[in-house]
Amino acid sequence: MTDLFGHTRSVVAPRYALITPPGLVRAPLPAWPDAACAVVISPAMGARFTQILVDLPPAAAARRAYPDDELLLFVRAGAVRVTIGDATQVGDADERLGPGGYAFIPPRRTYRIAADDTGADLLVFQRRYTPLADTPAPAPVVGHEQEVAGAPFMGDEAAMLKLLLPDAPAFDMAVNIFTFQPGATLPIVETHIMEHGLLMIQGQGIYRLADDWHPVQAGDVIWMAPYCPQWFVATGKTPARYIYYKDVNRDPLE
Ligand code: UGY
Ligand code: MN
Repeated sequence: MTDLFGHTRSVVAPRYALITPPGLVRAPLPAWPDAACAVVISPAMGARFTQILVDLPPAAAARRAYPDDELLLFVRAGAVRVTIGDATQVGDADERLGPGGYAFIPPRRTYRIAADDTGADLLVFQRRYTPLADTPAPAPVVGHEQEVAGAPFMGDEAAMLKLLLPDAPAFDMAVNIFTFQPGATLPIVETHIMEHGLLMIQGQGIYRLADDWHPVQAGDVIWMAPYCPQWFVATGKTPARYIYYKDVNRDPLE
C-alpha cells in the first residue's frame, strides 16, 4: 500500500493484531527445518494457538515436532504431498494437494509434508488439542476448498461461509472460508468468547477491531482475542475472501 520508510499498517494491540506482509520476518522451526516460516500469531501475543505462514522450498519436508498438537494446513500456492500415518488407521492419507487443498492432522498421528519441485506456500493453524471426555480424538481430514459447499451466513447470499472441518464435538477447532460480495458485511458487530486467526486471501475491505477500523487486503493477517468486537465490510469491485480459525466445542473453563 505504501513504501514510505518508517511506516507500517501493522498494529499489535492488547485485544487484536493486524500483521501486514512487508514486515514479515522468517526463520526455520523445529517441525519445518528447511522452510522460511513467519509465525504471525502465537501465545507470545496472547493467543491460545499459533498461525504460521510457511514458505517450503522445492523437495523440503516437514515432520511432527510436538505429539499433542493438531494442525490444519492450507495450500496457498505450489503443491505438497501429505502423508498421514501408514494406512493402518481411519483417515490415514497420501495425497498431493495444490492451491486450495487442505489437511487436518490430529494429535499423535505421524505425518510427512513434502513440497513438490515447485515448492509451496502454506498457511498453518496449530494448537494443543483439548480432549473431550468419552469422545475419541478426530480422524484426519483431507480435502479441497473448491469441493466444499458454501451456505449463506445468517441468511445473506452475499456472505457465503464454507466449513472446512466437520462440525462435530471431537473437533476443538473450526477453519472456515468467507466470501463477501462487494458491499457485503458481517451482519452484526460480533463480540464472542471464541478467538480468531485470519488470513485475507482475496480482495479488500475494512475490518473493525475493538474501537479501530483498518483497511485490509489480500495477504494481511488478523488476530482477534476473545471478546474483541469485530465487523467487516468488503470494499472494491471484486469479492473479498478470508480463511479463519476459531476455537469451538469446549467448555470455557477448559
Ligand atoms: O465465525 C465467526 O465468528 C465469524 N463470523 N467471525 C468473523 O468473520 N470475524
Ligand atoms: Mn467471529
